Amino acid sequence: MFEFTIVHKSTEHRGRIGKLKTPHGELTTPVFMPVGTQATVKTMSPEQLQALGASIILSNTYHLYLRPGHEVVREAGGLHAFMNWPGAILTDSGGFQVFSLAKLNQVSDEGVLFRSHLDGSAHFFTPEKVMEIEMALGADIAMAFDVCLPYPSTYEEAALAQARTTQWAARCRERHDRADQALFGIVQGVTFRDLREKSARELVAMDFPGYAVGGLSVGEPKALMYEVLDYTVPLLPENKPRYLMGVGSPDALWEGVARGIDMFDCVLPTRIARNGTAMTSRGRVVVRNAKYARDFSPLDPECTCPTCRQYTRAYLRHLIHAGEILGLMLITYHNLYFLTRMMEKIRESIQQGTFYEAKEAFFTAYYGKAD
Ligand code: PRF
Ligand code: ZN
Repeated sequence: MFEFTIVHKSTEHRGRIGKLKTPHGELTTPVFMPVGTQATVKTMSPEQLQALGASIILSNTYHLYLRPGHEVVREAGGLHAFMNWPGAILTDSGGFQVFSLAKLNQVSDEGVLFRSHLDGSAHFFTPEKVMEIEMALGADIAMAFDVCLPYPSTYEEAALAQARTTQWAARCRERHDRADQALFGIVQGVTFRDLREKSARELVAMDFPGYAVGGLSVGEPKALMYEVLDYTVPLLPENKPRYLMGVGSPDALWEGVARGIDMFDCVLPTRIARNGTAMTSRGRVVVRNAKYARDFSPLDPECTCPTCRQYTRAYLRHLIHAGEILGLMLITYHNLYFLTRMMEKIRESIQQGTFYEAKEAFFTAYYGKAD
């Protein structure tokens, strides 16, 4: 039911093009996954997501457990049926949200006691409980329950979190028994090389069908994130998908791919869209700014999405200022279309052996400098 095949390997760097077969379609990697926290990618219908070329989306165990409850989703026939999304889905385990969103969380070897950010009610997540929830949600890919620390953390904190993440991964693997769902392990260890190596070694020994690198993009300098990827990714099996969690700025996507990452997710394109910011071929355009009031040109002249073909910056600016929902929808569509096309360009350039030229051209146009 799951099969990962490497179609092409770069001769320039660690990047590769792959095919990941899932029960809900085949994905071409490297892939960007739009975030659908509440069983919806904010402002987008599933039809629109399909039209812009999304093949897989991410949703969240933590949120769906709290509301509407995983039993409701199970009764609906699983997350695909509940939200009417025919493509692939990955559910994050809550290993990030219980630490970032929930209040007063208390961690022990057994699990995490936390209070809901919605109503303050108390809940206890164990690896076993999280597996029950993720199996009820029924995504194509489930993530193991991990401990994600902030940056910076001390070596002692990081070592404890890494050890727990390994023990919890083993408990997740033991409890997980859905053949139509792949369970991925998550490497932790903050920015300590020996802990990252230990984490990778222990998880690889458990033979997961895919691996994530977690605990990055949590406040550390970007150069440090790339350094961790430089020594961590080569420790993961060549023939399995590798997922960099919560990373999705355009520069980090190029840098991550070159270091051997196959999957990414991030709220960035959808979140900035809702405050009136677009990612364009010439960099960010803050369309809510006054200078666009009489700009009757498209959001991105080089883009062929419906927003850019049919609407002007002046109109989008007006919609955002008037608080109209259509403005959020149109910019979100464009941003997801933009990143999806960018991933296509990345794959094409790997195939053609022109990755570094393509990367430099992109960085120059987007950031106004080579890197
Ligand atoms: N663990 C999990 N989800 C995540 C992360 C993590 O470390 C991150 C870190 N960037 C984002 N989402 N389970
Ligand atoms: Zn567009």
